[in-house]
Amino acid sequence: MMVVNGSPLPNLPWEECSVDCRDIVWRSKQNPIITRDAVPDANSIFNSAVVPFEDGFAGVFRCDDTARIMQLHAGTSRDGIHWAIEPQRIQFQCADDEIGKFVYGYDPRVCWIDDRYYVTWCNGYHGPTIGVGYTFDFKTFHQIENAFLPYNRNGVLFPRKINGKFAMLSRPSDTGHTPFGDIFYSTSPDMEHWGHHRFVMGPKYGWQSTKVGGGPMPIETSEGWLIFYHGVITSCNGFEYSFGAALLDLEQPWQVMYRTAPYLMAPREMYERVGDTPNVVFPCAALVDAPTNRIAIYYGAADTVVALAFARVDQVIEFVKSHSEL
Ligand code: BMA
Repeated sequence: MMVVNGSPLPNLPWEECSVDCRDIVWRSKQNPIITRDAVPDANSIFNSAVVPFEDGFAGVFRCDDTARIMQLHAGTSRDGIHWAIEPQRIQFQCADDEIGKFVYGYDPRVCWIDDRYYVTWCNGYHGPTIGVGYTFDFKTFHQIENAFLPYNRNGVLFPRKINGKFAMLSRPSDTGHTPFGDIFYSTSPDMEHWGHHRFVMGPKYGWQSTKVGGGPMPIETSEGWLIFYHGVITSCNGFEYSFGAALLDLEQPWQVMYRTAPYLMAPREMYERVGDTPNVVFPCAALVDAPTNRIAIYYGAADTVVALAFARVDQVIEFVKSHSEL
């Protein structure tokens, strides 16, 4: 029997799939759950990360302002659906002014490891790279060294050390709207020095033919690390972002055991089709209730709003295995 290695989270947001629903991942009827109205002067709030915190939830949100500067804001919620987001961006405390100087920050991920919440994001430092910071309380945030040289995006930490080292997925990129993208795996003894880089996976045909990148933090199961990842196809109107899932080996996560040939979710609803960047679903976080297999996936839609979807770990794993092409 498949087992999720995680904590109970009975209060995660949840809606059952409707009786006639055939989807493995289904959308919340309350979508979009977060719009620009949550922050004064926001142009858009999307691609954001949430985690369990105290009696409820906390998160780091991508809020682009009306000057279209990409910023990170902290927020809290009782139910995971209604959010109080700070009107001011996070001011990271950093021992090194060169690294702490704010240029832009976007597409955050948040991951509890050992004793604190780590935040990774796409950080402007002579081009995009992976910024790393941490918080204990979602009030004070500390920033440490960037994980990699520019150019890199989509830094996704694993929720525990693997073989004694911190572990991260990332996607080396360029300075623009990168027309390529492979997922790599790197490890670090101290969250500062990253190395032992290994190739995980690259684009394939169809919905994932242009590039792929990590999404929410990996979910540990007895079948392997379950990851959701985004895939991009280039149409005559530009990039379209969908997402699928893969199972990675528990001890050697760069070994891909299964990977979805079809997507799990592609832009379909109006809020995914229409926005500042049309046709984008971009998952950055997943809450899991281990005993019941329930997953709530937070994803950015059309680079404009945050939306919520649901799935069950066992059903996703069964789908990945039966629809896999490596
Ligand atoms: C990527 C990032 C994401 C965005 C996506 C689609 O390169 O900028 O934040 O959602 O493009 O525009």
